Amino acid sequence: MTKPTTTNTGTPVESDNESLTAGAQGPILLHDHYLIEKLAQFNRERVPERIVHAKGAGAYGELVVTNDVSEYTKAKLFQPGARTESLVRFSTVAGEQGSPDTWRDPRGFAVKFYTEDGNYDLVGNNTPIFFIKDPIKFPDFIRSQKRLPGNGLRDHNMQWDFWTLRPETAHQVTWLMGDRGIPKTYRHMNGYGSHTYQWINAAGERFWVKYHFKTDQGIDYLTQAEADRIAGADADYHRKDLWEAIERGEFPSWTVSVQVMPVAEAEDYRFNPFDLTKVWSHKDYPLIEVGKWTLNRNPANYFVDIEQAAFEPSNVVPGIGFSPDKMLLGRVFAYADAHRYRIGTNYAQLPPNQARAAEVNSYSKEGAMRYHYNDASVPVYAPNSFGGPHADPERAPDGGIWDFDPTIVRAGYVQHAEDGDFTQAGTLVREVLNDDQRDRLVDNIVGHVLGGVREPVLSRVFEYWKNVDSELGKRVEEGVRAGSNGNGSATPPAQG
Ligand code: HDE
Repeated sequence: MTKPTTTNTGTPVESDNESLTAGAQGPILLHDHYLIEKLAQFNRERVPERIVHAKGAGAYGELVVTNDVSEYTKAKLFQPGARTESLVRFSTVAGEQGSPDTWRDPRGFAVKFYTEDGNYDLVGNNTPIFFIKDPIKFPDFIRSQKRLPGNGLRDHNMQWDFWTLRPETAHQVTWLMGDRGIPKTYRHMNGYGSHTYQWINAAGERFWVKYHFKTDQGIDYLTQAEADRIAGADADYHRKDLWEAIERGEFPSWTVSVQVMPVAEAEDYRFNPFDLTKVWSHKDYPLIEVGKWTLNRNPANYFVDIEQAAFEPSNVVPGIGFSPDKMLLGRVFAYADAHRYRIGTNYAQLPPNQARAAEVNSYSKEGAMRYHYNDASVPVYAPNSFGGPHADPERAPDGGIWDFDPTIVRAGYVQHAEDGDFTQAGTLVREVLNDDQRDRLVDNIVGHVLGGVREPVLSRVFEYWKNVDSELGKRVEEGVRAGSNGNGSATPPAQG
């Protein structure tokens, strides 16, 4: 006996094929409430897409700690042998929900750990750095990468106008225009926490750390031409690859490591260690392995598990904390704010966002769609005389502390000995990339610039790349001049 179709409240319905009318050719009747329910529900099936990172793919997995890093952190999920359930969402940044997975873009690498001290969210990207270093620039930056207000079209001239007017973008743009800008699949890319975070050990000693998720599948990329072809054939290429690999039992994994900097070394390090546009040299601070992170379960429902997943850098647990990285601190506000708007005030009660291994003793109550609630015997205020939960500094995260000069200013980061907008981009080009990778970098830049960049932006583009590396800049200018009809605009590549 098949199950009867019912209304949303369980009443079996008469038909899914014919609306109720007065006579076969008469008017539809208002009391056909099932018809109305279907049409009204359909209109309300979407939550607003993420304003950035709208297109993505996700899966569940597990972190297993295989090394002992307890000298640096007391965080329970990072103790030797600890196993913690995890959720990830990979994503592109600028494209809308239906955009091709293979557009050139950084990739989101958002990881949620369901720890016994509450959820810990490490919301990173597939690059260890970012375009900007102050959150006040973020809305401007993102708008320059999306669509013009007049014709609603994406515009390479606008992208390069912003990038060349904010030279701190050079390091990330070099990564973006290189092979890392289009990973072969989500399984063949690294993940990074990007920011400098804080670890605190059981003795209360503090360390600055950077997270690295090194893919065990090996780094691999798509060329611009391959990506353009795939974008036209299958917009969901990366989402499908991840889903099918897990269905086949081919569970992708990453080796999780950290770089650790004693707090006392930060002030004199050759780069400002809190500047998100900079990396810490692995020679200075080598990777220390923590464990293995494996994805082994597909979501049961993409909308519930992935579209409504809410990752927030503010979710930290004891033994982990923030740092003076202004971008991190801006994000600590912005994500929960985005979730309250996009998903709803009680988003933390939804399945992918619920604390799994920790008991929630929050005084939050009511609000739209709330359905978990405290027992009636629990007071709704603190302090109280009736056994309600109370704050316990001993068990709370203590990672919001660091020494600083409290004078109120609006200022850039303190410049360290080797800080500079183009320094690390130049090192990447000259010392990290090989000849083939450099050739592809030049081709990708030239192709993107030929996609509509014109004066006065064009001259700044040549200067931008000459500041990164004189030889590279020369090759870019020659390539653009050769490929353009004089003012830089010629047939653009198909990519977004
Ligand atoms: Fe995001 N970012 N971001 N971002 N970001 C969002 O949160 C924001 C930044 C990243 O798969 C939004 O739910 C600000 C850096 C990922 O659900 C929003 C700033 C890094 C995801 C937001 C940044 C990221 C987001 C959009 C500058 C890498 C997708 C909707 C201070 C370290 C997470 C939402 C997922 C999503 C704000 C910059 C990564 C608007 C204000 C740097 C992976 O809240």
